[in-house]
Parts: sequence; structure tokens; C-alpha cells
Amino acid sequence: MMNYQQLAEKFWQNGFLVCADFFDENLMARLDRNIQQYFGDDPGFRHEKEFLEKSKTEVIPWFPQNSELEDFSTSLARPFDQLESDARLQQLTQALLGEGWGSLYSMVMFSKRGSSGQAWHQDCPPENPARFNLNRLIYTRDLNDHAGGQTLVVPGSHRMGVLPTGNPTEDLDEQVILRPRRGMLILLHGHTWHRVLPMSTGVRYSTNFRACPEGTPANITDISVYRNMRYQFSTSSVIEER
Ligand SMILES: O=C(O)CCC(=O)C(=O)O
Ligand SMILES: [Fe+2]
Repeated sequence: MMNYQQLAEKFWQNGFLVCADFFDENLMARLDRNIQQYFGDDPGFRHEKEFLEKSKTEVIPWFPQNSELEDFSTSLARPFDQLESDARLQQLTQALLGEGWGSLYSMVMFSKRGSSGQAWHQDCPPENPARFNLNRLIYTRDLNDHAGGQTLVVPGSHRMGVLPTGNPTEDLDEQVILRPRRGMLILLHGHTWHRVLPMSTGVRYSTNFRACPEGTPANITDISVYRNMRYQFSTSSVIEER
């Protein structure tokens, strides 16, 4: 039996929480197959070129539960629906965010072999500590140390305001390396400074069920903060050079 309150305290202390073996192997295998079926081996990039270059971010997103998108498929979406309704995931989310929390959307991120991962960022502006998204990241396959693709975080940085300017991908003194494994759940506060290391071998999938506290605007993740800019996704534009 999980002690959700204790886990929530740990999350609020560090700005992230790692739960190994949270999800069932078989469900993870199904999800992984669906992701593989959707992307194939060599999908094209979908973000604007300027974003890819300046953000030092090379991921291809898929929104598997969004039925308004052209590529929506009920059968590909089903295991994502099942994951989202997991009672333990919901209780843990409630312990973290309180009554009235809501789901934002789910997003799968694909990184090619040899791709640069993601530069240091915050998913949304940190100026108002009460306005944030929660990433609920799920990994459907192991990434060994040679593969790359580890997730780096700075503990406690969800309370340290805006990510300092500087080299978008350099090591930061306080960084901690998280090693994704099949079935792992990582809960990550959107203000926590985080990045993803380059992929050297193999491909990387991560699935993110984004959620937020009650009263959060639905477009909370429209603007993300990098060390060299603030970027707005809805207008595909750099809104601040840093
Ligand atoms: O894929 C990951 O491990 C982290 C992705 C990320 O930065 C995010 O979902 O906001
Ligand atoms: Fe992020």
C-alpha cells in the first residue's frame, strides 16, 4: 500500500518524484508497441525549424488521445485511456495537486537515435508559483546508460524562480540524473529545471500525462522557458531572447 501523503511531501520538497515499477509490464509492452506502430522507424520533425535549432530540442510529439486530430485512432488510444484512469495514478495526483485537479493532455515524445534530447527548460513561466503544470511521465522501455536519453533535474529548483541564462545544455552543479526504466513513473513539477540527454543508441519514447491544479488556465504550457529564450508554441515564436 502506497503512502500517498509521504510521496507528496517528497515531491514538494524536491520538485520531482520517481516511482520505479509503478505500471504493469504487459500494459507497458502494449503501449510501447502502439507507439512504435504510430511513429515507425524514422518519423519527420513537426516543430518549426527555428524552435528546433534555438531550443536544442529534437523531439517529435504525438497526442494519442486527442480525437480532433487527423491521425487519431481509437485502438492506438485505448491503452493510454487505461493508463490515465489508473486509480493509483489518480490518487497520487490528487495527493500532489489537491481536490479539483484536472488533466491537460497526453503527449508522447519520440527521440531519434543520435538526436540531441532536450535543452534545460521549464515547461511554463515560473513567476507565479501557484500556476504550473505537472508532468506525469511514463516510460515503456529501459534506457541503459550507453543509450543516453536520461532525464536531468535540479532538485528544489521549482522554488528557485526562472532558469538562469547561459549555455542551453551545459552541466549544472546541482543536477541529478534520472534513469528511465520500463514501468517507471516520474512526476515532475513544470517549474523544475529539467533537460533530456542526447540519444546515442536506439530510440527514446516518453509518455506524458500532463495535469494541473484547479483553476489553472488550459494554455499553461503554451510558453516554455529556455536558458536563451522564452518560446510560445501557439504562435511558433520566440517571445523573449535571453
Ligand atoms: O521525456 C522526459 O523525460 C522529459 C520530457 C519533458 O521535458 C516534459 O515532458 O516536459
Ligand atoms: Fe519539459
